Amino acid sequence: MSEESNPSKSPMGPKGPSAAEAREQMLEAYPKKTLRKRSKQILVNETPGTPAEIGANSRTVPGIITQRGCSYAGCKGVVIGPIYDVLHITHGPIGCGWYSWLSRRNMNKIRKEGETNYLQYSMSTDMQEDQIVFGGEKKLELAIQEAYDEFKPKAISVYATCPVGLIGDDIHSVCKKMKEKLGINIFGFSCEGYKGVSQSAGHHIANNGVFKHMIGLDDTPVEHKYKINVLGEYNIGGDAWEIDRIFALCGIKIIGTLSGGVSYDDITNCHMADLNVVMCHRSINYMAEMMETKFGIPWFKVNFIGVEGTKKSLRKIAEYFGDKALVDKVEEVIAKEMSDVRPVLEDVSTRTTGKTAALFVGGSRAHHYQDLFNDMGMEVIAAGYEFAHRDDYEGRDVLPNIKVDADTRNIEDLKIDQDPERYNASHAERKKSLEESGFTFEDYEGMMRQMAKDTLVIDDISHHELEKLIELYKPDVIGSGVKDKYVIEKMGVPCKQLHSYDYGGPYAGFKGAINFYKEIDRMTSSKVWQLTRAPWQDEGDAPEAESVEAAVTA
Ligand code: CFM
Repeated sequence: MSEESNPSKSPMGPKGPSAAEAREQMLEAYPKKTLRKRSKQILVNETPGTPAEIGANSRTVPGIITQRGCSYAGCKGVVIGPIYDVLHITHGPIGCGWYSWLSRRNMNKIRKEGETNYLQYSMSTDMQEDQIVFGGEKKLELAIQEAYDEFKPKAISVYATCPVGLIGDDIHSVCKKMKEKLGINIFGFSCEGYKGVSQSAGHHIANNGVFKHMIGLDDTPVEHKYKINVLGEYNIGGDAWEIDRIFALCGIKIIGTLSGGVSYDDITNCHMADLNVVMCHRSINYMAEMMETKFGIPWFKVNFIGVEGTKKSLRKIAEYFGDKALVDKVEEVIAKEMSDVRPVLEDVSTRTTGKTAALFVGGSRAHHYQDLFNDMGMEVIAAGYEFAHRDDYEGRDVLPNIKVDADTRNIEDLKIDQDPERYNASHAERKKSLEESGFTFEDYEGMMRQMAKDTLVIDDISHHELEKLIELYKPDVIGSGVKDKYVIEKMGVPCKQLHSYDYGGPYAGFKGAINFYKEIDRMTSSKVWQLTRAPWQDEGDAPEAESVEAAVTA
């Protein structure tokens, strides 16, 4: 995000071949058709200011080991699942419910008396052959009834898995019938795993459902001078709590964080906010746009990963409200927090400066985490998303030029109108006058603009390409996910899981940055990586006993 990035020199040089050469080596193993497809997804970032077009959000080549998940994962697992007092029922065979049960570290705790946390349960209709053959609607109806009798929740949401779509169960009719019968909010998501090309489709389906069934249900006014929502923050490892802490110090009220550590009531009331700030653009840009169209709430992109991003985001929010007292308060908070961050960063940087990293994560973190590595003086030599779209790579200005393919067309685009009573025209006026003075809304510059010239950008990376990258450059650390963590570590490179944070976190905000600096310093300074030997490596190459001892005691 900072202007100091994009140094003209290539960071690849001293540690390996040029990026173009590495790209060639990654591609040369592929047969013709795969080669053509992967060529569009592996780019050398030659012109960061005007990023080249990348072949993102397209189908994975069969046979390539991808890190991607499915539509159900994006809908239930990512966007809606974290709402802790909605009772979530997976309609399908037991595996989908089981494997989406607490495997993402979206933390939560009960915040008000009388609230319940259902996330400790995994609820599923556990479809059997009988339902696959004769239909599962009856079993779903019974499951909703049973869940209601047992827990009396405020709301129940139902998620369709692949077989549900294949046999044609109408989950929406069942939900409607049970909603009328039980008098609570019950709604379903047609997020069958096969929809779209990745979990990204599930995000869109989830946004549509939350908007239709939850947003705007509670018009109770919220009395506060500065009211915002944080969209696209899921409280992995407690990130949202660190963001909450900082906003509380600044005197800004968060009505709803969508959807990390959030309750049903927060979401039904969050249209009372004056502003939406968006952390993860990929998973929730739809919601930001729909809320603006219907209620007039402006939005802009923020980033609380890395201290520079955090400072910039806080200042932009203060500027939006335009109140001198808030601007001063934000500066005071930044100064105070930075006095804790600075000594850690100064110490850590003596060891991390000049080290290299590569990041392959999801749809936003491969970008956001570059800020933290930059803070530490480290160079990101290669990065890519699993399932992001062109705008996440190249910036939102390419939106009008993105071709809508058949896979995307299958996902409903809601048509939203302005709410005749609740549209807040004064927000829109404020937005207009701020824009006249150069303030930007609905902006996202994408990942490639921030990356240095001649670094590698790789969409939906395969294991072959990742192994090649390690062979050629041996980065000091790779940020990635559990599917490739142990492959990377067996090759002698430490891997930080940037989805679940392994067991660490938070990494957001100021305290999170301190955690991250220490963690990466520990990982990249450890001598243990020099000692890793895979069994297939030539015994003659094994390190001498003395050098092992020297490494351990160094
Ligand atoms: Fe957004 Fe996320 Fe991400 Fe994402 Fe995800 Fe995630 Fe992610 Mo894993 S919502 S796109 S679908 S920031 S679960 S909290 S870490 S892949 S980069």
